[in-house]
Amino acid sequence: MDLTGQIANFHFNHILLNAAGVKCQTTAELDQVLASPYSGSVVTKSATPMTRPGNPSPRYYQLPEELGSINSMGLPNEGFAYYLDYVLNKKTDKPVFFSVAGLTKDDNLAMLMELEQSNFNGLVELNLSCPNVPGKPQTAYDFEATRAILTEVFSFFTKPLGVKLPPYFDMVHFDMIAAVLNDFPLAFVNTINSIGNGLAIDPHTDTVVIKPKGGFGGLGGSLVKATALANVRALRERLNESIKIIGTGGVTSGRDVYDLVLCGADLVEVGTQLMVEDTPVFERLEGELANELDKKDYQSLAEIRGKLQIIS
Ligand code: YRO
Repeated sequence: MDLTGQIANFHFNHILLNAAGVKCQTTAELDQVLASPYSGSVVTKSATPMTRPGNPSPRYYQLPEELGSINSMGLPNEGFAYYLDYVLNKKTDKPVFFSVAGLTKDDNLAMLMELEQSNFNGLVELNLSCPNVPGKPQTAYDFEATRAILTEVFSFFTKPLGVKLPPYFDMVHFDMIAAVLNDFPLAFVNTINSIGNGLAIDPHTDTVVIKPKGGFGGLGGSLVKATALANVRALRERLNESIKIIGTGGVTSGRDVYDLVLCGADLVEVGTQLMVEDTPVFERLEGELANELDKKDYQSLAEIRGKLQIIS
């Protein structure tokens, strides 16, 4: 059974890895994901130039009935230099992803310039859910701002780069973001980040469940699966073939991984369910994925990738 994946010139022996933000803030967590025999890679917590404590707790909450999660972490991370040191000195054959999320365009450009000039030889993921200009939406919801930063980035950046995208909910928005992304030599897009600014209430106390932002936070887990599938599918139908897709969102079973691959995912990330089960989740999901393929007499993910059937 071939459950491997490929992005640019990077080969992944397993299709699964952590979603950025989960199990990837400290070297111990990164080591644990990399040491898992069933992870294909690891992505680092999105870095800012300096270390950040993030928002006050509670800032992550597991929703009841396995619906998913809500978070407003506020980008806690150990700072760019910490992750650069980690990826330059790690002892692994797995290709790794370095995520950056500057809170300004200049911070992003500065971090990407350092990565360009370093000996880093993995993939870089630019998190476009960072704020852009106060009073404007996050960068990825501002198509001209997205074009502007990618234009500046690709004026100097030559290593394999992808972008992490928030979910889109309008067919014209799929057309608009794809038209921007297709103008750049991106190695991949990763879709979706959490569904922004949901709200959950504890019925016993009539209180929100997380402290930052009056309880508003990004949604992940089962409740975002249909949105994740739609975003992978819509982007696969619109993006240049050379732009690979990492499918993220709503994975709790091997069938969920299978569905993301049917929609066109090359690799699949696990966020909320990795929080729930920790790194043993990779072995369970890969086993279930293999069973799902075997049931239908497939021997490889390549046979189903992008092969979603529609009703004529
Ligand atoms: O709160 C976070 O650190 C966070 N949570 C998410 O679900 N997705 C993200 O991309 C981030 C970091 C970026 C930002 C939302 C704080 C701008």
